[in-house]
Amino acid sequence: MRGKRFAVLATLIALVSGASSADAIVGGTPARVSDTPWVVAITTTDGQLICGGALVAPDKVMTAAHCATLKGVIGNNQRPAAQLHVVAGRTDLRAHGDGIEVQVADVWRHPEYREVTKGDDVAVLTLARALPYRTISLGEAGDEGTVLGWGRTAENTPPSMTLRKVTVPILSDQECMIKEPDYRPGAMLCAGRGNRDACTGDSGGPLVVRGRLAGVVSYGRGCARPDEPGVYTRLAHYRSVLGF
Ligand code: 4AZ
Repeated sequence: MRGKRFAVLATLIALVSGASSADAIVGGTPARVSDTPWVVAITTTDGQLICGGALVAPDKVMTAAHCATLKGVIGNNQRPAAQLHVVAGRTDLRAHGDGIEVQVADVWRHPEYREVTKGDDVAVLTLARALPYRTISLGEAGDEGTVLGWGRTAENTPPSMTLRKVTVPILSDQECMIKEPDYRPGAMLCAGRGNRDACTGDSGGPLVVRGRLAGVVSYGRGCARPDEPGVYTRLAHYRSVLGF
């Protein structure tokens, strides 16, 4: 009885404080860029992690539109390409000698993008030069996928700094609509359960299904909260506009 009471209390405290009851990408394991060479980090010019991304061509990175958006700016809020770097081939972002860091030459942001919950959260960065890493092609969603990134391992931790990955179940559009009021069936997908999710800093990063890029991390309420799946941009919906 006492144990049960404590469990209820602990859950309440976790909910009120906004903390995830799960441990730590959340609930994942370490990953190496040598296994997934197309995973990249998007950073400021002084090396701060902004987002993740995926090489879809030697000089093109698929990511989220909000990663290329300046916060709190009215009017043209597109982040200038000159403020963005892409880091490839570096599992540990602190290992500055590893991999290649390249400037971004151009940003294409979906023209309809306004805010994450409205969707169209997709962008393509053109790099200043082609990278010698394997690329990933676009694909469809399935029953489960793997999300990779350098983001937080729980809601209130700093970013991981080393690449991590987690397998997440992909829910049906019907389930996502029930759980996420802003969900746009067909143009978004939602995934994750219990202690497995993407988190802050994983945005823009890849959701991989059967070896293909099916989604990019877009938003969510907190990370790995019970009944709060992460929301992703469903790339198959944007095939024609993306041209990949
Ligand atoms: C974020 O803030 C963020 N749990 C990304 C993904 C999720 C939550 C937050 C999904 O970038």
